Amino acid sequence: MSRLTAKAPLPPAIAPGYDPEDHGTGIVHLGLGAFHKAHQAAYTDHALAASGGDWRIIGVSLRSPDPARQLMPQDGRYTLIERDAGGSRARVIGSIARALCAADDPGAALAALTGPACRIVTLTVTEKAYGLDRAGGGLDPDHPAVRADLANPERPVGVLGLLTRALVLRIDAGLPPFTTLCCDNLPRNGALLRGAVLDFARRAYPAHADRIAANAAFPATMVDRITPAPTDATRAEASRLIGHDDHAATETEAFHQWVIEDDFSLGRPDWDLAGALFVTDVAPYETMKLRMLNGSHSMLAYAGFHAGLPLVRDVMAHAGLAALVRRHMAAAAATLPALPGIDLSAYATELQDRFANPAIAHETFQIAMDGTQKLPQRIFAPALETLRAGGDLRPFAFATAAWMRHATGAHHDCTPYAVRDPRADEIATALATTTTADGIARALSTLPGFMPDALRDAPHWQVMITERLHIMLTQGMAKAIATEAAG
Ligand code: CS2
Repeated sequence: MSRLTAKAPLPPAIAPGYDPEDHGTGIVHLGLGAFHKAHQAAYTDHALAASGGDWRIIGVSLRSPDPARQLMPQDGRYTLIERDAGGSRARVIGSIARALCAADDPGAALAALTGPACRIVTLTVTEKAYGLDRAGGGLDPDHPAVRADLANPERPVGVLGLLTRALVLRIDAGLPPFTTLCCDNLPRNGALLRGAVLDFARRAYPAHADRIAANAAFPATMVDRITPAPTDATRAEASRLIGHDDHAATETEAFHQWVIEDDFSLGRPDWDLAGALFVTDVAPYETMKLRMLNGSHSMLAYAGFHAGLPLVRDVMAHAGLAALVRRHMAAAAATLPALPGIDLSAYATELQDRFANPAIAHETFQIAMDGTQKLPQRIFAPALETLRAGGDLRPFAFATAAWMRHATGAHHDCTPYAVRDPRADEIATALATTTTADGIARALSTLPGFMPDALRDAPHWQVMITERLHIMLTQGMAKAIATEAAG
């Protein structure tokens, strides 16, 4: 079978609905993973077909050479497979013009960011890659990439270093700043990234910082599409559906959502024609999604993984844990303000259907990754509000205990697994001298900057976590789920 390229013949229903080579680039994307290919690149593909424009994407992966190696021999083309109970639909996406790896070629990444064509920079680099000081609002000077880039700002390797260096070089070249759109699952993501870039600029480029502050836009956004890591089965199915070999195929669910603050200084693609919603305030949407979708995702990932349920859809077929997912969503919804036009209980039902999608194999172990980066906005923020309102903290305590159970790094039968988290070493040190629920709960609750003080110091919160963790450790997760669901 021949490989997918720009010249490969494709049935019209599968081929891009425009001639990609007729369009120049306008976007640089940092974090060229499956989520970007299923989300922003797919929206841009639709927008190009609907209304054109020079908005193709230069995709940059920060460290892994694989995305560029897969995409470049295919002229940037790849198959996006959408799966639901009704079957699989494939289309070939043409919006990525070029792919490169910043670690292999830092000059090329900076050249893309400082080119006059670049009007928007989108990012999906995961929460841990930025080096944010979430509490203080600036950067974390101890983050490895931030530390390296502050020491050597002219040769940046990290996100803040690259963005700031590019904005500075653009000012010096008389070019306007691009709009930076952070598409990671962080609360107030635009403001967080703006604060960190300005902090970096004040430290490394004091003469430029005020001009960046005055002219660069950092709109907030909420992104949503459940996208498991692609496998050999994804690539095999793509080849079958399009009739060509495709090393860059990606699979995703049919559902997709994008809510964007409409603040673009140099224009934007017509993403609304692809279904994006432009609003003045993204925060209520972002909070809803982080607490209801991502919060219950994290809870079910830890509980499911330790109950022997490898996939999210297995969790939804487990009566006890599915009941806890519903309970968690209701508890998260109770912390949200009313959002005109959104029925939170219908949203919860839709989320449960998406989680149960029989055609998507989304691993609980994948979602379990990076808990220290995810729990603050997904679990602790709604827990703190629930504490203040005198509400029921049990759902959040169960989720927190399940993460702590996971942080021990060993199954009930003592088989080890990797705790994939940027703070894994700190976690291992904190747990080195304790094996009891009480000791583990104390050690992990006091990781610096992790759990809000007011929550950690609430005595009944600690008791609730410790009781649940004790059952998980001594009787197993299945028993803990059954006890919780009965309770
Ligand atoms: C998940 C998200 O891995 C995770 O932490 O909760 O990636 C989730 O699938 C997406 O946010 C859905 O839009």
